[in-house]
Amino acid sequence: MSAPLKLFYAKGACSLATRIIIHELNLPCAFESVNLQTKVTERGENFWALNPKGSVPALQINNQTMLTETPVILEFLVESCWGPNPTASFAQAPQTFAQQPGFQPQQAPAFHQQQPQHPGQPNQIQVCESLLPQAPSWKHYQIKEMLNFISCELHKNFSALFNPEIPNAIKENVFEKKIIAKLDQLDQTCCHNRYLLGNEFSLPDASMFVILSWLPKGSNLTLSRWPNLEKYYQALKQRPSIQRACEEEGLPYCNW
Ligand SMILES: N[C@@H](CCC(=O)N[C@@H](CS)C(=O)NCC(=O)O)C(=O)O
Repeated sequence: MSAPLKLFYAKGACSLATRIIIHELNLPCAFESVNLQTKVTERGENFWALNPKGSVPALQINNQTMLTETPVILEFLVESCWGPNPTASFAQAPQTFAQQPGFQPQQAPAFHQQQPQHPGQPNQIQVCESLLPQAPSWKHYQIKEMLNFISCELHKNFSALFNPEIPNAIKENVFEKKIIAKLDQLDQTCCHNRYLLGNEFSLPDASMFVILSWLPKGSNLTLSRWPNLEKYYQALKQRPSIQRACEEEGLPYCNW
């Protein structure tokens, strides 16, 4: 049976965060690259027809429906894994979610008994708890707050830097300044622990890894400008999910 999930991605793009979380959760998934200039996929399909937004990540579920927007995709992946059998819950999506507005992932007690595959490794429920604890919990909202911040305040300003239509002077005077202010703030307020929100890896760490990997060497945006973020990035590079995701995309993740 083919994998119930397929991630449309572009090398080194924000879709890398979704790939990292897929590996954190050990989910079976197919991957297909998209040429973001031509909007043609690796298999020669018209990406506009698959995803009218034309952007990655786009997660195809059960070969029938598409989910976009990184924070939502990441939340969907974790919440699907609270069930006793993630593959089965993907096979039912989106019907399951549509028909059960009050869907309560915690109503799946069998899952709580799952044991880790290797002694000493966290079991699936511990992995989910760390990536995105269930609501209502303060950590749940802090994680969503951070995902939104990364999407709206960091990612979109980086997108401007990659846009060839925007003159360099505007990039430097407007967008670089905004990015510097946001990263200054993060360097001061976060990252005093191992990860963004404490000592456990959670969803926004995957997105933040991608953002930091975009910082161009030898520019105003060099990573060494932010010592706490640099230390944090070095810790992220040690994670097997990140190493695997970068290797699969052929990325020099040890660049910094
Ligand atoms: N809000 C979306 C943004 C996605 C996005 O901007 N993706 C970029 C790659 S990092 C892209 O596909 N750009 C090409 C385009 O939008 O045409 C998300 O958070 O997933």
